[in-house]
Amino acid sequence: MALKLYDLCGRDEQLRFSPYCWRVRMALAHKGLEFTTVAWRFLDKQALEFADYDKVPVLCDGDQVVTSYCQILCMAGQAAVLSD
Ligand SMILES: N[C@@H](CCC(=O)N[C@@H](CS)C(=O)NCC(=O)O)C(=O)O
Repeated sequence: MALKLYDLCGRDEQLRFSPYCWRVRMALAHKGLEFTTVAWRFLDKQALEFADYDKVPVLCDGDQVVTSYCQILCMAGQAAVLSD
């Protein structure tokens, strides 16, 4: 199942400016893991209620939800090793 990343955006959805999200995007790309992004704005806390967290990045892998960029980077590393 494709990974889904909640990613901070500005008024313009194409403007993604969170350094934490960028780290995750670069790590996923580096590991060759496919993902889609969901543009998220600061005030859209409701959209993250499922994650019980109020910040991004949030990564969804099916039912699994990973918050905090460090944990996501660890997960990306493990996933890449498992798929090798
Ligand atoms: N410790 C968090 C930091 C994440 C974070 O601070 N994200 C900012 C965007 S760069 C955020 O979502 N802020 C929302 C807010 O403070 O309301 C992590 O490791 O991922």
